[in-house]
Amino acid sequence: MLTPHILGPEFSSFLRAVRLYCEELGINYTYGLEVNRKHITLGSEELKQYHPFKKVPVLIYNNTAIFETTTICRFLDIISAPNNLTPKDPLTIALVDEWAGALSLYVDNILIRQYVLEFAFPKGPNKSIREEIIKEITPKVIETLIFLDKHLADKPFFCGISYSMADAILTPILDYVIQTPKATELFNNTTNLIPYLTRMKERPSGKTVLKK
Ligand SMILES: N[C@@H](CCC(=O)N[C@@H](CS)C(=O)NCC(=O)O)C(=O)O
Repeated sequence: MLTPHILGPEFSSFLRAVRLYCEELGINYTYGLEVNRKHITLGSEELKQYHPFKKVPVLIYNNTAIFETTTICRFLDIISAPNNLTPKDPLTIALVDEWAGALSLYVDNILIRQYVLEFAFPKGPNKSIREEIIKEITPKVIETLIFLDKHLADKPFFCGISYSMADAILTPILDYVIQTPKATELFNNTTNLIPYLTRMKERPSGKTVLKK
């Protein structure tokens, strides 16, 4: 197999999702913002030649750019067949794909775009955190975490008994939320999410990609 390159910065939650997936599949890969010894700046016009909407990650495989995390993960599954993470029966594939899509669209939007990024890249005066924005979005964050917690219940993985791309997408998101200053308050009404995140971080993939 050729060595895929994951284009994107180390801190990107979606880049981490693709890295986790590669680790779980046992695929050797490289990652970073360099392609063919050229640095690609985030948000630049140059990125457009790899991703039409200037997002990361992009998987470069055999000189071809593949974009969107869920598509990248499925592609990695296809080139790893038969030892891959795609479930065997169609309904379980649909279950994983619908959740992978929903987590990367709706859950990412609330937890990362609207909440975590306000701490990571504050947009208030003198780059201060806009407390009113945090206050406004907090109930939605708590509601989302409770929802995820209920969905997880006593399942070992987000979609049941096996690791799937839903876990690869969700883990870096939760790992960022739990590092925010008011995490205790956020996770207060959950029982399954923190043990789940701990388990995911204890896996060899989690230890490599998420550290600590
Ligand atoms: N739908 C995309 C979302 C990717 C995404 O939002 N990536 C973020 C980094 S985690 C990004 O590119 N942000 C830069 C920007 O929006 O300009 C996917 O699933 O890969």
